[in-house]
Amino acid sequence: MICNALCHTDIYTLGGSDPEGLFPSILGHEAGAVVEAIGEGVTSVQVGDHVVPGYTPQCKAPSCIFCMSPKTNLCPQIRGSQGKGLMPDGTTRFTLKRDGSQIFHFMGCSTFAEYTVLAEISCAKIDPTFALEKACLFGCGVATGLGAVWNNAKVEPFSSVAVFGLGAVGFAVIQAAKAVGAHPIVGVDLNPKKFALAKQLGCTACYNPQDYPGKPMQQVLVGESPTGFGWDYTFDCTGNTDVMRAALEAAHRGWGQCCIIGVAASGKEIATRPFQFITGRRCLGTAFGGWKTRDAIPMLVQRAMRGEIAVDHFITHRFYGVGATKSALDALHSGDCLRAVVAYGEGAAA
Ligand code: NAD
Ligand code: AHE
Ligand code: ZN
Repeated sequence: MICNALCHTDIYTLGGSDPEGLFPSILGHEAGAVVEAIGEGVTSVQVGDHVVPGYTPQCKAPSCIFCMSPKTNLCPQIRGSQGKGLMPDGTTRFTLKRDGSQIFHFMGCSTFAEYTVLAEISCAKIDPTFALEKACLFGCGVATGLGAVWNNAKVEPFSSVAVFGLGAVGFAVIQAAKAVGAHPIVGVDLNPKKFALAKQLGCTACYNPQDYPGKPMQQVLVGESPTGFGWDYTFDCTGNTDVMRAALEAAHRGWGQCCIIGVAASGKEIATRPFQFITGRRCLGTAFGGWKTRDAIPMLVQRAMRGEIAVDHFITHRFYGVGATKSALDALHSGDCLRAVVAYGEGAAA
């Protein structure tokens, strides 16, 4: 591993909110790496290749109905063992030096480490001239926000968009919506420090729920929408189920689509009146922006290299060494951070 960016999902799992969370484990799933060694039978990556690990693999087997379908990226090939914190052969490759006890893998990645072991089908090989500190961003949050707009919701030009949660994922949604010509685009966050960058990236207005005590945000947003009937597309990028409800209910009467990106804590459920669906609102969700990992990440890297996708502004904090992971976690909690990138080795910046 050369670089690791922290995603909110790492914090969420560390905090015990993930029903699948297993401990002890090595967290981390947004990384840029160089292949150090390959196992028997591995053909699609070689020693020295630059790769971004994909927490959703892409096995590409003709027998995989998910990889063969253009409708999804959810290859289930190793999902079972991954959910148990194990490699596909049922083993863990991490042990505690002190007593030899086993440490679980996380999301098939475990990238808060100088070395990890990945399944071949989880490795997206990228252009080695692209800085790994930027490439790692395409391992989760940024790619997810872009794909939610382009692949899942398929936002059209001139449509109105409301984004709840202005972290790296929310900002990537705004960037992608702006790129397809959506207008207006509005942002919602409890932290007003996010509003200046949101406006630079394409938001026409930002709203802080704390400015509307006692008034549900869906009501505020429907009132502020261009037609007075809601927003063509809404996105939850918070993981809060009350916000998910607000996002669904702020979607346009008759055709509005709400895309759920945020990951909710164990035991949380979404509530709404079925009337919201009867009156034409639809709800969908995304895992990794619908991208088929090994095909898409190299393509996103190429687009970033051509200047078509700006990513530099996502890196707000930089640290060095695995020991700095705790400082990076603190940074992500601070409210000023989009992505804290921890570099472990030479070659982070190309
Ligand atoms: P982040 O912590 O950087 O950003 C979240 C933002 O939401 C913050 O700015 C925060 O102030 C805001 N927020 C929190 N509660 C809010 C509320 N009640 N109302 C309005 N704003 C609120 O997180 P991130 O890394 O951008 O990730 C966002 C979410 O997306 C997380 O839940 C993460 O787990 C999830 N995620 C999902 C996928 C996927 O594939 N579905 C991929 C990556 C991240
Ligand atoms: N394990 C949790 C859910 C966690 C979850 O939904 N993860 C997202 C990715 S978050 C990336 O930062 C996802 O894509 N899930 C699809 C999958 O296969 O895990 C739970 O609720 O059990
Ligand atoms: Zn993530």
